[in-house]
Amino acid sequence: MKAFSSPVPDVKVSRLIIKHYLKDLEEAVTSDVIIVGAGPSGLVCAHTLAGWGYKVTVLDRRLAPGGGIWGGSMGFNKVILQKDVTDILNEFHIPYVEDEGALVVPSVALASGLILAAASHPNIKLFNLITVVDLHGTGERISGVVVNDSAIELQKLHVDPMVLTAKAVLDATGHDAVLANLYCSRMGISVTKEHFMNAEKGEEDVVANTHMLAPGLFVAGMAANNVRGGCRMGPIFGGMLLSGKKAAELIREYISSVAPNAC
Ligand code: 48F
Repeated sequence: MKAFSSPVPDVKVSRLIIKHYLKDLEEAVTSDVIIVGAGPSGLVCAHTLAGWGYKVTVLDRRLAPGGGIWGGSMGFNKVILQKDVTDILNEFHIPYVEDEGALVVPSVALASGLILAAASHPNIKLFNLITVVDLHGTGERISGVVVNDSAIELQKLHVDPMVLTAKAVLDATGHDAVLANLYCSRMGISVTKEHFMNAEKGEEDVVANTHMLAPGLFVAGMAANNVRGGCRMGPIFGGMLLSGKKAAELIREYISSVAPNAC
């Protein structure tokens, strides 16, 4: 007896993948918000904005989204969060145990919980293996990003990129602060890179440094500490989650007051 009563032929597999992927990509040509980097700050920001009804595109250059969460500390796959972010962990159905006044979370559960919430939200299109190589817009307002296939970028092939537009763009690219650095170098703005590691201070810095760098361009997570200065952090993630929440609030405020019809 056969295991499958409705087998799927190979040609149908190919056709369905192409059809659905291209539909998503076409819809992502114009979004409310583009989030570059699917680490903790980017994923929390995306999920929060999507919950408020915004159409969000998340782009990550790697095969596996999740940024720097997966490996915990030195490969010990646990991360620490402050009790202040208990509500956010509950929002994403992420398990934790409380010990010595802090929350201990399996890093794989945190990464996969944030990814699943974003990847399955109807208002979010999440693309991995896409590298953002530039900003779209003018010095006065940023209105999108320039993207290419990550494999093409890695091979340094001479293939032109493509533009995706949005009312607002978030740089959540972590330590590299890719978009913020591009913007600042073009505009002649000096940046202050991250300082020595001091997680207790860095956790405060990353929330305080989450900001709008230019009309339409926002910076969150470790990218914020690599533009405005702030301490490096280790395997403690409450600041990243709160930074994502703060970025979502700043973007909502910007879109509703400055750019409701922009794009
Ligand atoms: O680094 P990452 O996790 O960013 P984050 O939200 O969180 C930082 C922490 O993980 C950790 C820490 C905790 O204390 O300090 O570092 O600030 O995730 C950044 C994501 O951006 C992607 C990258 O693959 C990663 O998943 N990314 C980086 N550059 C690009 C990009 C790019 N040019 N285009 C697309 N994605």
